[in-house]
Amino acid sequence: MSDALTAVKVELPSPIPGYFADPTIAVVDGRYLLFATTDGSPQWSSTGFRAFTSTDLLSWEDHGVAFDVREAQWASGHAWAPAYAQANGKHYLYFTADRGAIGVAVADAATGPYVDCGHALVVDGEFDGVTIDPAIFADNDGSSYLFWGNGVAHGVRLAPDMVSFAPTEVVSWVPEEFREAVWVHRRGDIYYASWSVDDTRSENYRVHYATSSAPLGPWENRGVLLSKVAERGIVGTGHHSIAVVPGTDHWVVAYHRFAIPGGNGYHRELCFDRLYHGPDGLLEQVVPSAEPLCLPLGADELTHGADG
Ligand code: FUB
Repeated sequence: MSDALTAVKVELPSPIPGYFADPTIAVVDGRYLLFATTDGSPQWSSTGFRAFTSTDLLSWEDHGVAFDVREAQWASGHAWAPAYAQANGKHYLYFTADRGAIGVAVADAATGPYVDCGHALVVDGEFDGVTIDPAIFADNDGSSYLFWGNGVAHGVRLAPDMVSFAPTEVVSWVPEEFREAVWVHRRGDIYYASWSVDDTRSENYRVHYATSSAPLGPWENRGVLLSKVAERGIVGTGHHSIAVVPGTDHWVVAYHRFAIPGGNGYHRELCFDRLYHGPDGLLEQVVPSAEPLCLPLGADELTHGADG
């Protein structure tokens, strides 16, 4: 870390203590549910994903390891970038393993334990780029889409079983300055794709976004959504996910940054901020909070509040 950053005063600790990255956030059964890469080891060599829940984004319960990729017969380690979906009365945890493969594990409870479905969904070489960073988008018509990729982004509608898709239906594209971690959400008739730019070990790691009228594009680039605030010591901001509080227009973005103090691309921590859609449908650039974000589920001011 640079001298300038070590001199910065810490103003906002992560609400989830410890080193974690690549958060995926959802609202399930009246709770925020979160999975992340476990950080703090060289070359991101951790193997397990912990499940966390919260009712307000401020205090979190750690449910322990929900899935260890070594339990999958085809995978041996490097558990990165989980993604969550709920369908068919089950819970699905998509994950990266072995630095270049995507799998999925299934559970009866959101916090696990998850059991691998028995095979990789995608392996390196099947599609261009590096096979990492899955994300799931559930559309209003009940269809679920899998997105992934590093270098090249890919998206495809999942089969109803949630563990397969038609390879011929995969749509591939290269978003503006794309590195990895594409995420898709929808508000009204507008679809938003957002993704990480640069290297997660760079202080300039950041998020750009685009809009479309369809879940698989084509996409119109809209520029930066989230980037560092170096003067406050907040750098390396990226690999995000986005959720809406059900029944409201209140949106939250979860992302990671270099841990404060002393973090780097292998020592990252989780943050939460509000995401605002402007009247023109474009996203306001995310400004990292100066106060811990508290967004209680079910609170009266959420269902009747004017902003969002
Ligand atoms: O956490 C390991 C890798 O770092 C992820 O797969 C990338 O998106 C980057 O955040």
